Amino acid sequence: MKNPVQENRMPQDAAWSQLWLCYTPRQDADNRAYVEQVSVSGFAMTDPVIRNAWQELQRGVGGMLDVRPVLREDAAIDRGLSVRRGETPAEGYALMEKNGMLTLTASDEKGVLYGIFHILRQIAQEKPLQGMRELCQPSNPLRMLNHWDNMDGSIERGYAGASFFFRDGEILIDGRTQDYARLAASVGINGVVLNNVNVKEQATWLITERYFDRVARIAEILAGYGIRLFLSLNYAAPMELDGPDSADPLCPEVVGWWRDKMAEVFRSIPNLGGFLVKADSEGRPGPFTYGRTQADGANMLADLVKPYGGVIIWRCFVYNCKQDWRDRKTDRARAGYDNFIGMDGAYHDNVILQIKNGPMDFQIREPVSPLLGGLTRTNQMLEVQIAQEYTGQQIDLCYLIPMFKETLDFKTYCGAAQDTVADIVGGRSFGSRLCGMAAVCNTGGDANWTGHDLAAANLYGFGRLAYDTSLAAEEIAAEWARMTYGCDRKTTDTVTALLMGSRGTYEKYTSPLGIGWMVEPNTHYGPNVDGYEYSRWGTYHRADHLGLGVDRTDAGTGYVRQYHEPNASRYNNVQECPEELLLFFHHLPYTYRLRSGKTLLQHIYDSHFEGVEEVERMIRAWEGLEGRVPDISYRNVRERLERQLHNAKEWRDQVNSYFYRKSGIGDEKGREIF
Ligand code: GCW
Repeated sequence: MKNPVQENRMPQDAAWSQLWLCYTPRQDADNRAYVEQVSVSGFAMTDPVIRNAWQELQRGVGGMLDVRPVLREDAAIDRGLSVRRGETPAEGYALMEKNGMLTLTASDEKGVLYGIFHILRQIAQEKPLQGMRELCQPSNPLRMLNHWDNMDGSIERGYAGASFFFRDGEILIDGRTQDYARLAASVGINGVVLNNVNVKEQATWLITERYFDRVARIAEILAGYGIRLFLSLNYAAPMELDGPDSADPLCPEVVGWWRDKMAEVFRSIPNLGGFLVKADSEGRPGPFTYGRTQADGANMLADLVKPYGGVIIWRCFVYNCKQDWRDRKTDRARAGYDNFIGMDGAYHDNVILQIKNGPMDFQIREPVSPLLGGLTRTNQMLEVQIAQEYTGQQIDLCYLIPMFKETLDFKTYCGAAQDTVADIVGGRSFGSRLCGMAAVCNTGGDANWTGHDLAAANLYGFGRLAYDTSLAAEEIAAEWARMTYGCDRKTTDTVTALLMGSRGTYEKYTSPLGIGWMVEPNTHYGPNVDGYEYSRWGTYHRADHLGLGVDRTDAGTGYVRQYHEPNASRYNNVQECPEELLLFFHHLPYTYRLRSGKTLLQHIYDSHFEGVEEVERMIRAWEGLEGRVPDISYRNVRERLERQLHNAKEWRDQVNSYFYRKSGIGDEKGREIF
């Protein structure tokens, strides 16, 4: 059924690649008068950030309201938009409307850019500019995207086509580079790591003459949108380039080589923010190779980039990936904490430790990493993954912002007040300025950037949340829906509901109660219950004919003690442990009764059946939007949902059959199990 009124206001194919910046016509909501005349004072129009902000405003209001704004530099106007310099927190802005004047005040250029994007958001949502009184400031000093793009054009864990940064060993720069910067800046991203943390082959050469010009050009484009460029570094670069045959951080020749290298790099790429380093992890070289500490490695580099204002972001994803599955004492969940807590306070002040949200690896449900709240004297950054590696690979819908909210809201009890993860990474708990959030990015060369149209909500949502951690996941979802699809009520409500339910649904048909991992090895899509059970990766569910789960209590691996009280006791005690994490912390019999009164096994059966039913309902809900959303998007999502349904059934049937065969206990409701 077509809705002709809506149709001409919907983004068409060409505009679709602009995602939430599609700027299709909107209802006026009395907003036109505020953007017809614009005065700017205290900022130079020649500044690249200001120039880009102005161009974005023109583009946005041109598309949405058919207005061509007139710029009056340093002139007084009595109606319209007045942009002026004033006191606001860094990268923050104030928007105040009075008597037909909208005043945007900021203390720096980025504040102006973000303020303009705020105005455009308001217009896109058909909300009035009249009466605005907002003071916005970033919750996190650093808000970064990490790309796992390789220089051959592939993307590690990429689900939306080839890289748009690299192809065949070359750096790409085209219109998409700028669109990327616009999209990122529009949600407040201020740092980008261009290349994969697994730095191999040509990528090692990014810090050489071969690539300086192009990297510097990208850095400049990004800088025009208030974004600092970072690179991932190969810790063994001296050995692979022209340096000494060692990467020992305490070896004078190695240090000397890096000193010269950093001088050369920062001279050639003036805007460079610093480096992200994955060391001693999954086969990557690092300081452990030389009997040195992680701090030795990070500090050596940090000291050398310091003169240039650079920072070293050092990942904590360090664990033994050659475990023997027979060994029940070694617990991969413990590794991050065990490897890093001992040196808390020893990291220099321009080192940031980057910590994945959970102690394992981006599963659909994990407890919060105990390093967050464990470290109290070290700069920290939270790493999340919007690339849906374990969460449906942008085939299955999985809106991750509710999960990130849970992480941010988690009380670590690291202090009496300001003890949540949001407080820690926002710098409030321990007074840090170098901290924030990073997301492993979900973009690629596909026209729609994220493969699944609705997966763009994760990109949008991550940025919005990183800028303002007080926003609700639902608010962000609705905002994204209106920006992307226009303000049709039914569309907004349906899309928001689909997004909000999606994580729970995915969890239901995949792995139960926090156990994770029952996934196809390597590709990480689709079920394979024992796929990782007898391998070296330390990711076991320990199911036998009586029960399943990993005992991480005092009687087991002792992992629970990495948390402050009362979290440690809560997780340790099976009665108090949050049920969604039950099997992460406890090994339990299939007959164990949950609070619902159901047995553990019955819960597994029920949730897997429910998960599939929910996907069927999602399909019907989406079908209700035919003719209301652009056809191109309708078809994209419809096709993905079909594949999701297939995947969900596969998970349901394999997981249920597996546990039926292990336990010999049938489904109380007598449904079909194979
Ligand atoms: O989960 C694992 C991924 C690897 C990734 C690694 C990491 C970049 O499967 O592909 O490597 O995490 O975070 O370093």
